[in-house]
Amino acid sequence: MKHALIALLMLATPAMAHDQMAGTLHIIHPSIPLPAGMAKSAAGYVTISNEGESPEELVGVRSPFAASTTLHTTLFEDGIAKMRPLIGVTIAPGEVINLEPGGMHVMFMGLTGTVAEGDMIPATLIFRNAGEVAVEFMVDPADGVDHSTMDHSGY
Ligand SMILES: [Cu+2]
Repeated sequence: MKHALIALLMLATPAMAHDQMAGTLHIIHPSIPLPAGMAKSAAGYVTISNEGESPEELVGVRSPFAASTTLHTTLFEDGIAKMRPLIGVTIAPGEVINLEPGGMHVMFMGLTGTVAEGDMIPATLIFRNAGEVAVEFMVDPADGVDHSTMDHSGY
């Protein structure tokens, strides 16, 4: 009975956000806009709040969803968005960082399979202090941006 109710609630709110705590880190809605069918890469987004007393740093991401998974930032040169790798993302105590469209993002390159809206993609966020945290990236509706066509040259 309880399960039927949960299923019903999920149908009613298809774009439901999810979140989790990992120690003093609040990890909010890891998500991937649905990649185009032929896309070889995809971008992932997440919001992380450091509710602890010491600085933290996101230093990497791992996922079976892609051959390589890295942290990127977006730079604008002459109005053109260009992706560049990031070594890490520092999160000061009390700070919230947003990996979001047009900014920092998780870059999944060499997708290992196709996904559908609503799928939950397993991944590991790697923090300097908190270590490895298992998360799931929710496949959200497509955002109309084919991330694989953006300029990822230069490395
Ligand atoms: Cu990128």
